[in-house]
Amino acid sequence: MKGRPSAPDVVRSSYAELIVTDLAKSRWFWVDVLGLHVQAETSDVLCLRGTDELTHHNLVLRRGPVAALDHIAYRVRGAADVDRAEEYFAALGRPVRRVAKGDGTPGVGDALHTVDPLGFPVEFYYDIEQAERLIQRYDLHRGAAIARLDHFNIVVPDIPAAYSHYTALGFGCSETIEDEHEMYAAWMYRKQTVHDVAFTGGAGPRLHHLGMATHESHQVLHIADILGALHAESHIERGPGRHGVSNAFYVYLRDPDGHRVEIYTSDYYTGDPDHETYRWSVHDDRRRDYWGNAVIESWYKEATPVLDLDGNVVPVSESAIDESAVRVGADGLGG
Ligand code: 4SX
Ligand code: FE2
Ligand code: CA
Repeated sequence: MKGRPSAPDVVRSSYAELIVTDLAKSRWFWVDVLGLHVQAETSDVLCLRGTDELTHHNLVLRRGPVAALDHIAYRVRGAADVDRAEEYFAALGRPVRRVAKGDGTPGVGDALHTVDPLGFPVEFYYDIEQAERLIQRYDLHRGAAIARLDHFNIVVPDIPAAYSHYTALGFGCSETIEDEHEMYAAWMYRKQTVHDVAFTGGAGPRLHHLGMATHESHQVLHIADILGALHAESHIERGPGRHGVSNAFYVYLRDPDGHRVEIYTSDYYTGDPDHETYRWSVHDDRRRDYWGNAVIESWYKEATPVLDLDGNVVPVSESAIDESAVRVGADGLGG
């Protein structure tokens, strides 16, 4: 008897490709202000990376008619894992498309594209062009001094379904937000950090944000100061602050199309084999901001639509649970 195909060995969340409506405005935000390094550029596409990224890009911006997520991408351990990804998602009854080097995203070799069971466009690849080491090019570090992509945060109506899908793909769970009845959010990892992907409950599938790592908490304050000085403060949505979940220092920004990016630093190591899930009560007002600062409503409600393999916007399903309606302490009336 032939069993279920084994899951591909995922190394990490590695890049996202966003559709943007005005590439010049996007370039201002991501390159001039945030300071990402331009690795490749055409009139339609910008391939960008942080200073510690040794592969071609960790963010691709492509010009298109509607602001959307084209795909998130996971790097896998070896070339055979791209085949495994194809077999795995085909066996789940999901659409699969093999994309050859040169036909897909610049710099990326043989890749598998699918729409996963949660409705997200996801790429699995091993082969990618290597890039010049910028880790110690301090003369080039600017803006938010982004080092690398850290994580994807996705909006899903059914958190347990997302948890099951990623558990089957071999991800561990570092933290959750729960009460006696529901799971409101979960953080899951392959690399040895708090997460590669996290789930926010809401109408989905939609992309909530990209988490970009910087090395020092002062960089989080510095990018907020830069945006203030440029009178671009409307691009700051939430924070700076300290997360309860993950312990990271953070600020959330919105790009010119409304795509959300988090500048994120100083979470912790999760690589031990017996690493246990840390469970937050949804009634603990420190969970999303350790100092109890209120989470702005737009952060819970607004997100980026996602595209299918043919470039059409995927319709969303509403969620039965709404964490923003749970009100304690600074989030609302109680506590
Ligand atoms: O808002 S939370 O403290 O739950 C949080 C949100 C923790 C880590 C993250 O990366 C995040 O986006
Ligand atoms: Fe995040
Ligand atoms: Ca604001």
